[in-house]
Amino acid sequence: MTTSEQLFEQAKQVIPGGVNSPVRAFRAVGGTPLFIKSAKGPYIYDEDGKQYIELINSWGPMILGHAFEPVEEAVREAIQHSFSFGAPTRKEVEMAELIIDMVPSVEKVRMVNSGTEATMAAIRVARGFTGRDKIIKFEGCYHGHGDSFLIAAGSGAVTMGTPDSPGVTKATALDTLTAPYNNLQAVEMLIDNNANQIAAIILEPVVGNMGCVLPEPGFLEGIRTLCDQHGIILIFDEVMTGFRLAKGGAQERYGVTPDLTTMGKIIGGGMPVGAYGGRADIMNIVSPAGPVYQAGTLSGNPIAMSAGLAMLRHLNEHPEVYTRLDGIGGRLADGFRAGLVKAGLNYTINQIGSMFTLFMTDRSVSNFVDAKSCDLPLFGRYFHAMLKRGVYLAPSQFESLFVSVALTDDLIEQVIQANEESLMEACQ
Ligand code: HOZ
Repeated sequence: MTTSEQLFEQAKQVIPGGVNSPVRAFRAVGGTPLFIKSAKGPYIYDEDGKQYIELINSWGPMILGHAFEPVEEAVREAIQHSFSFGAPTRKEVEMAELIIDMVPSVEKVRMVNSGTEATMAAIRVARGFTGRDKIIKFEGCYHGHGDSFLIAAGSGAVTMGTPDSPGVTKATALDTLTAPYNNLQAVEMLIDNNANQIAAIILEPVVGNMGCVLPEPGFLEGIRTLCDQHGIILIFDEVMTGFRLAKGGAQERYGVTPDLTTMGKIIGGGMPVGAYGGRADIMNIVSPAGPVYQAGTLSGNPIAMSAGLAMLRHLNEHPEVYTRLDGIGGRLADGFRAGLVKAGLNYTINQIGSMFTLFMTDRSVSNFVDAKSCDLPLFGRYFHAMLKRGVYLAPSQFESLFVSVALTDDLIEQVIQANEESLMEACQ
């Protein structure tokens, strides 16, 4: 028995399913999750001392590689001054100013502790601002585990076969309308059938939670126009794409400006941080400036702010990181495509910058139905073949991979080689 297997047995006695976030349990791919002991740069190490090349990077935050020195130093400095005050700090102001500088659509911003908190609050603010109740989300998009979003949800929810979670009240579910991603007509119909009732449209401008799915040309622009025409708040959930696809996120890359943006992952440099922000007239209704209540003892926590600031400052001051990330993503995608050709498979790879997914389907994947056409048992075999070759992928077909800048040219070649061999092995 490996140490991970032992720990998993122990964990199952005391933690539901043995994990603190469902998709980590490896249910979608079979086998035992690796229990991780440490990580540095492009590598992660399990409790049995095995080394893996990282292609998840904590589901996004570790864009500069693990234990990036400036972030580590910032945390070391900060812990000397105590861990939490529950009172305003200089760093929160610096953080807000930096976010506003990097993401121009954000005029005011509120810090929270996770992406889930950010999306829950953003929806409340949109409802408070418009005086309307309903929201539109897209099938397969995942916005954390707030009640309003667990309808046709992606990520762990679809991986576990529960995209509509029990425990969400009928009333909440009725206020969440869903449309297929990349389908403007469906959105128009929902708006027409619910005239003056839609508070917000929320979407991942590039989806990471049904695997990586890109917006088709005109889709984001079309949603923006519909929101303008109907007085609907447009929320971009940039928890995955923010500070990753560009320093200003997907909105910078695609040139489409939302009213509100939700952020997480990279913004905390690996610490639990989320944020929501946007137009000042909307954000000014957040308590205590306005009546929409939202609060948090640990919000703007000084250690988390220090880590996040060090991470964002580095990204802001080193735009070449994004050129390098685009290069790495492009090389991996090309190499994986070549591997597919060698294996005689006509499967789909979606990639933008440092996000990508190999979908085990010969359909092009532009929405949830396409993503669900994948051969999931084949993905499971492929996942384990990659793991055996020392490459750590997301343990589900319905997740994007996240590349870090720590991946060297040699490691990229190693991963491409592992992909080729793993595809062959999985297909046997
Ligand atoms: N929902 C996260 C990815 N989309 C998974 C987070 C985790 O398990 O750590």
